[in-house]
Amino acid sequence: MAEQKRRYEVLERLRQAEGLVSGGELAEELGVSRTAVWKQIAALQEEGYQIESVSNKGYILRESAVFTGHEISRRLQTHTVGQNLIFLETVDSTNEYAKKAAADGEPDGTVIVARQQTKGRGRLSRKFESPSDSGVYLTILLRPEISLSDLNLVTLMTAVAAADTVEQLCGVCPGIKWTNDLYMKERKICGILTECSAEGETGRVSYAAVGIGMNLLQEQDDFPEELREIAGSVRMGSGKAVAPADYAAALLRNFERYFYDENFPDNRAEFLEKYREGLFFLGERVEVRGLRESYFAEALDIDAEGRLLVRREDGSITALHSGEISIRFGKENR
Ligand code: BT5
Repeated sequence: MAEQKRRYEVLERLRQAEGLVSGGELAEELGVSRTAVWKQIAALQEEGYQIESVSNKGYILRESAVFTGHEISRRLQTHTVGQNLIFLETVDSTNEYAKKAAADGEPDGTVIVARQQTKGRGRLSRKFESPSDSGVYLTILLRPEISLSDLNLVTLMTAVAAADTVEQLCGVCPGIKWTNDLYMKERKICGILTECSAEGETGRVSYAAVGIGMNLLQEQDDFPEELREIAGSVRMGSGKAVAPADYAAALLRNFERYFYDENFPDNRAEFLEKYREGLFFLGERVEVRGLRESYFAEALDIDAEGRLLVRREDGSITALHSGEISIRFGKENR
């Protein structure tokens, strides 16, 4: 920990200098040897920071869009979410890690971020492709005072926070596909997976793990064959290369605003309105594919519980819960 702290002190000193700083100067300021400084510089280079060493003169930081826990933390403007931040170079799934972290007693608002996931998961154990340095894969651990029935609203609220963040950083707002996907130019750029542990009798949630996977920097050819026609990224959708650290920090801020600053879920009117505005298929014919039956229906609206209201072909109206359906749109599987 002390080593890490010193490493980032070296980094911040170089950042402030906006030019060359000699090894001797750094050593003196931090009260360590030149060799110790050199070691920290090497460690920072290893993390991806472009630090040049100019012989007999010192070190200079070439600003680069590095993705580390430190870069998220220094951008973070939150009170709770992400104040306990665990950054992993590689992990099977940040949601899996979060569940273990919950069992180990990590606090409310803990965030687990990974540079890459080897077994990133979607719903129903589907795979979520999570290559390194292309996107943001993170899980927010919550210990909320809410019941199981409100958990669906957490997913919807998260979709709004994730979409707001894209809009703030690149000026284009993604569309939303109920319940948990964001789209740009008819390609999926983001998926959300909310998992929880709850008491069977009371329905009280003991913790929730809200996982968000956002594609930022991929080009079409970067996706594996099977996703090439259906997946996209913020870069493909807006032409902007958003740095993962910028996205992660802004997302956590937006999430906090909805979840902590505004009395969730009593503030549902605000985010449900935005959610509704983002939905790109209201009024359209969709295919509802449930566990027991599949049918066509017209998508009408979202109700106050976040359920999708559809009009079936016999005219009856059904309120769909999340998780029990998937939807296909016309010939395109958006
Ligand atoms: C989701 O499931 O989209 C939820 C994804 C949640 C991922 C986050 S990342 C951090 C946290 N840790 C995890 O392990 N998971 C969460 P679903 O709606 O079931 O969609 C899965 C489908 O999306 C797959 O079957 C593919 O068709 C498609 N897909 C897979 N990887 C994708 C990607 N990177 N971008 C766009 N689409 C993808």
